[in-house]
Amino acid sequence: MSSSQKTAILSVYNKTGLLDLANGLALQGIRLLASGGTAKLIREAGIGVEDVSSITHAPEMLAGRVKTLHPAVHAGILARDLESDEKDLAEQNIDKVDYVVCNLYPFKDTIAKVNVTIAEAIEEIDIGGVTLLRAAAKNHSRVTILSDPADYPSFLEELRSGEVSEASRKLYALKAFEHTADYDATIAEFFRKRYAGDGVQHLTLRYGANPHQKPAQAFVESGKIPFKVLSGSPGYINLLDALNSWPLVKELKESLDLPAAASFKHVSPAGAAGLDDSPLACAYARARGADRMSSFGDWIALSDEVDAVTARIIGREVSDGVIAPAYTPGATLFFRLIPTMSPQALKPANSDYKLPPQALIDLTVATIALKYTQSNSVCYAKNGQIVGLGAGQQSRIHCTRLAGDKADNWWFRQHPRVLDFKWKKGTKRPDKSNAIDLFVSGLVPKKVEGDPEREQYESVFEEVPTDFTPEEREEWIKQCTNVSVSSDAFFPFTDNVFRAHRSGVKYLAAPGGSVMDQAVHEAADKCGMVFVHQETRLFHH
Ligand code: 93A
Repeated sequence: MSSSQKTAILSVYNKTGLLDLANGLALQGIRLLASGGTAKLIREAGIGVEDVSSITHAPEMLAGRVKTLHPAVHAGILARDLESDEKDLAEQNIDKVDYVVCNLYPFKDTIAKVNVTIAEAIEEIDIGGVTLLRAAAKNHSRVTILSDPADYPSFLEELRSGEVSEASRKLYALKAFEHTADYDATIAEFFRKRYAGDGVQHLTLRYGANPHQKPAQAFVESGKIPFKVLSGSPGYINLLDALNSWPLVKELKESLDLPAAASFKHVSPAGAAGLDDSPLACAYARARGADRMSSFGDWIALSDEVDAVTARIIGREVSDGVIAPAYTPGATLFFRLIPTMSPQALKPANSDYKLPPQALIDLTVATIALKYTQSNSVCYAKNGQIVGLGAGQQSRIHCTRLAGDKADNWWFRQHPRVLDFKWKKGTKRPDKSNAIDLFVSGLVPKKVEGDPEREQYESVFEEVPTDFTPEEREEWIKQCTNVSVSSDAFFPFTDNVFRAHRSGVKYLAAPGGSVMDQAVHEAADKCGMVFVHQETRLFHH
């Protein structure tokens, strides 16, 4: 071989495009070396190729487990254009390798087969190929690594026009690193499932975000998953709700030293509460009662051991699952998780102004809730509980309005006329909630003979209530005072302040940073509100 001749090593499981590539390399005068099956195919096509053993002087052995693993191969690939490296190569009579073409044994396809054995999977763990890929990718400043047959044509085009550019070598190297990373992740996943045991480091989920998304799993790369499933089988959204709601109640309890509860839907709280002088059951009832419509089918988080009373309250509602530190024997729930995670605590409100204790509690509840709510988020709180939470809105004012409307809805549900509704016997709780929601939102269907929506609305009442008059509404909303609001980021315009004011807000907490900060503070002043600067932006996704 002439010293200026370049060398390529080819070792591919997927032989797509191999012959065109080998031909193109040979036409450029490049020496071809290949492992067993790859060499055979190239040779049969009439293209000149040598076996890798011609440089290793060792046969392929252990039924193919050792093919290319040899210093003659890897020193040739890893050598830099340094005098010391050249000297090392010369002493061992090793030539540099300039191009490596490699793709790996089909581990993924093998383990996808039904009833695959561990022994079968193990035989498909590629060692030499991964080493070729990694060595060549590591030395990409000199060596070109091709790991994807789709790259062969553009590589050959570049080769024919002169040399493979540095930019291409970098991209090929990146692809090789991605290839081995994906390969290793698949192997680890396979053995995690087989060796770590379900529910320890790995958990099979009922399904992904939707029932057709199966199989689905959750895992940690080391240690144990931070909760224990006691019964039932959570889906992916249950899992996300558990992982968000648990730190919320834990933090709420740590911050306020009160029992805390949260009711989650779609990875945001619908309600949360930390209640003074009250058992856990009341905290859950309040959390659930913040937004009964949203809480239908909720995920529940409780800061303390679930007792029989709390379990009974939960049992009356439609819920998906519970996460709590413990359950008394009487608390028989259909689906329980015990968490063992420890989130960091947050100091939410920070102000020189001495806030009344209840306002401090409410701002803390609202701000901690935001920390675990999909952004943008704005939360209204009163009497230690969320009363309106707007989540996942792209615009701040839409969020402030949404949360404000929910807070109004919560307040109107406590109007004496609503509390006094005469329900038809046997009306279910969700049907009552739906009817109340229409009533307090001012969305009662018009009285039209034969209208099915109106008929359904009327069917739940013993006595159909007359709608609120505008005067009744005005009178009642005026009585809602001392509400607190927290925002996960700054208010960009004064409209947010004015909207909050309409729902009886007295205390506002938000981070600063807007060019409108001054105007927002002035607007709050004019409305007689206390504005608390909250130092940390709390975007969450
Ligand atoms: O079993 S291996 O890990 N041992 C090796 O030394 C080795 N070198 C390359 N498998 C090895 N390979 C792999 O063989 C390559 O990654 C490629 O997928 C395959 C090509 O084998 P053949 O050329 O015999 O078809």
